[in-house]
Amino acid sequence: MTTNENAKEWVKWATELLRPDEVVWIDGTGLEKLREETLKSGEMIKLNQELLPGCYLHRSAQNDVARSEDKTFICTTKKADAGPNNNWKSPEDMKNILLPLYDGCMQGRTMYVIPFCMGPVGSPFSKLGIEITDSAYVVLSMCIMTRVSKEVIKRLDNSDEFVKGLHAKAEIDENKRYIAHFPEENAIWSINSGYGGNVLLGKKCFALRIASYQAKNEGWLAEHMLIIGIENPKGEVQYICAAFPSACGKTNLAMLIPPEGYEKKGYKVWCVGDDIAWIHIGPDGRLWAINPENGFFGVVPGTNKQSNPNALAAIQKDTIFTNVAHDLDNNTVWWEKLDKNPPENGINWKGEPWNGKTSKEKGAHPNSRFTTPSINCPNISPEFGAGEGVPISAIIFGGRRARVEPLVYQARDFQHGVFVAATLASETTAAQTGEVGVVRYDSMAMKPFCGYDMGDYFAHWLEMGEKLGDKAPEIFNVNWFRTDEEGEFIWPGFGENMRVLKWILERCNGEASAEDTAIGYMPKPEDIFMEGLDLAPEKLVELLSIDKELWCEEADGIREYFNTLGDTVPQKLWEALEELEKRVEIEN
Ligand code: OXD
Ligand code: MN
Repeated sequence: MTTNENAKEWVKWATELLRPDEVVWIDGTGLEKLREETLKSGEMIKLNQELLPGCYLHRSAQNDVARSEDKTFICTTKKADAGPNNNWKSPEDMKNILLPLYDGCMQGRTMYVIPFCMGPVGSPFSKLGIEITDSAYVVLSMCIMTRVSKEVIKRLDNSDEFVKGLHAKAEIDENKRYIAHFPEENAIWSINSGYGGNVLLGKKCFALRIASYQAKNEGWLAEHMLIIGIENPKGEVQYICAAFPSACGKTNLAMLIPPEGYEKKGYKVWCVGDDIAWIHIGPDGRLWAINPENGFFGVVPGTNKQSNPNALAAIQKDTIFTNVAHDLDNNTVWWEKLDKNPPENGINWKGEPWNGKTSKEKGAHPNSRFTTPSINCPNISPEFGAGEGVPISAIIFGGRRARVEPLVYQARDFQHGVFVAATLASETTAAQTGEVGVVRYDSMAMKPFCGYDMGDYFAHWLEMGEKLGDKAPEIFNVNWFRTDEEGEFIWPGFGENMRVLKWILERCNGEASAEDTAIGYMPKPEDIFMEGLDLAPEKLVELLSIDKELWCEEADGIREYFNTLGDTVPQKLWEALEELEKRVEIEN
């Protein structure tokens, strides 16, 4: 319980609205009792504690397995403030819909009150929140994903500002599901879902949608970015932020292990964060980033010894698995592409008997997840908890593009980098519903997460660039997903991405050469260190080529996309588009 009068007042208001049987404050202690309760209620299954100590399995409702973008709203007084990139309702209209749904919905249930901190406790960049929920799974997940402790409650006692997150599972009724954000009053209301991204309110809802709005007003950036440190053989570490749309391998890159040759030379990659970065201008005028989260909420299928050995190691203890397959013989978990040995005596993510050797159905849902503490990760950075954050040398943007984008290029300057970021796009994969290979623009990988108008967000980035001046980080674009005539990926990806990161850092340090092309500065094939990699030289030439026809089409696509964003797209970005159009016409 806190002594903060505003917090007490708000919890009282919520208690009267929701009418739970009991109210329990969470301070990060006594969680064992809560876990026991989830076993009794069937909310979680305790896994084999010898093989997977501290690990549990949870299954969400079958209609509730991913973020519900069509049910996610930004509720600002003026519609224009939410922008065409968001679903909008006025705060009043939304509350008129939601209040009757919340009314008495916790009768017969326990209401948990979780004070939490996003960012290292005591960091000047951290922010506090309180989540109210009727889900013990949410409580246990929030205690992994955010900082929850007595110390946090003490900070709350003396704090004027906190984000109010109200979550109720209600009936998990898809038709009455809402994830509503009220940026003008630092509030999030979520109802009728029990799935991660919709209900772990510290993550996308607070740390991106609400925080991006705060960041615009306060002069910083809340971004959908991983943060890594790359240590060279001299022991110097340089940090990079990277933004990729969902399902482009952010967690894999964050936990990258350099190829053998690099490791032998003494290169190391340190993970500061895999999903979200809060970035401020530091006392030295550069950008400094913290990871506001305290855990990883990663996609499980595809995680294996080759793709991400660090993630695999991290999830061997103290992890909650959601919607993976249950191996009944060993009381362990399994998912697609873990290994070639699926359980015969299993239960699939839907809770049905499942034989992995004979069934054509998937055992794990494609969006099944692990929730695991950051400190479990073998390459977690010693700077993970640093209150001042880490200084950023480069920002990378990347998507899945089969043909158009080369392996890597560098923006000419920060302003051009904002254009590169604003025009980030990715092609749909089989993991999404709908047609495969459709290009979706996802500016800064923030389209689903920006809590205000996209054009205003671009303008905020440009303003940040002006403030940074010559201290601005270099901006790059990468594409690990280029395919050949047969549709096969050309670049091996995973650990080999280190070769591209090395060129990027060399560019930042003025140590590598590049060619000025129509789209930006590109390495020549000999600029990428290829020793120890079995890739034919002509393949690298192909990866570093740009096709004039495709880039003309790309420019048309960007024009169409900018038009959908309305008249707030800054003039400077339209000019950058015209420049691109001219250069691809003339130079290629
Ligand atoms: C995520 C996402 O869950 O981006 O991180 O969808
Ligand atoms: Mn994400």
